Amino acid sequence: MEKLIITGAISGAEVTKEQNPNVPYTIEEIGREAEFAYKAGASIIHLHIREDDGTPTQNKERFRACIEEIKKKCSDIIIQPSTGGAVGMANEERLQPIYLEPPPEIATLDCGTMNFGGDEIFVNTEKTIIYFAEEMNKRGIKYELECFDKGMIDMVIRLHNEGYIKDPMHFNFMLGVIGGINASVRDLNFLVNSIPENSTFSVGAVGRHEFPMVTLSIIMGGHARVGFEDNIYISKGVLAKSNGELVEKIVRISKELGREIATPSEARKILGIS
Ligand code: KMH
Ligand code: ZN
Repeated sequence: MEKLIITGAISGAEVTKEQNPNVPYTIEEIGREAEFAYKAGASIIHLHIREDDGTPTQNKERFRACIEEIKKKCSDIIIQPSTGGAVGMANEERLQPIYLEPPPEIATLDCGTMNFGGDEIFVNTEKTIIYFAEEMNKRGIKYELECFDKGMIDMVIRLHNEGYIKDPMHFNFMLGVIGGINASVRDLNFLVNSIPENSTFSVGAVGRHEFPMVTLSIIMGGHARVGFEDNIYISKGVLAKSNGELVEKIVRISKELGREIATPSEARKILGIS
């Protein structure tokens, strides 16, 4: 089996310091949490950024400052900005990090509209997905295809057939978000069996589902995403001290299962990022 790519989803847009005081908001805190995740074994940082007070933002200059801070500490890490941002943001705001120079190597591409965690709607119409994909194609940015439900995979396959979404495709299945697909063995199996054979996938899952579902992904030949964006606990009722602690746990599990961890340069090869 190929080596395991671990993504540290270190910050998110929704999780707060009230829930776990170690959630990073400031540029320095983002850099520190990225470094903890990197030293523990993450080769990708999935990056959302905040104002100092925790408000989610997609501000390009703030992204630039955060990326510089991360690169100072982890020079070879792959930084994957979010183009999902926070629910309610306008498309142009969400796209800001892809207009950076140099462009990011990879960014997320959310593949469908859904209810998001209760009363909110995360809007990604077909036209939006095509627009985001084309903007990324123009800049040579690889996308991580964020699928929160099976219908989003079907959307990807259709847009791939129409030439908007390019090979090689890399999916991330986000499980257990209220409004999306459940975090269950049956449903993960369904998703994995629904993607084209030559594609790669990673798995993230919210809250208590994170470690069981990511472990299943390791066994199934997929990759791993952990971090405060999805889960703030290291074990039942115990807050994680850092994203590094979450990454360390998945590294331990993976090694016990006989699967080695990819470095950033190995992750680039697996994902087809030159
Ligand atoms: N914050 C969520 C509404 C992404 O990063 O592309 C969307 C999200 C997906 O986190
Ligand atoms: Zn995200």
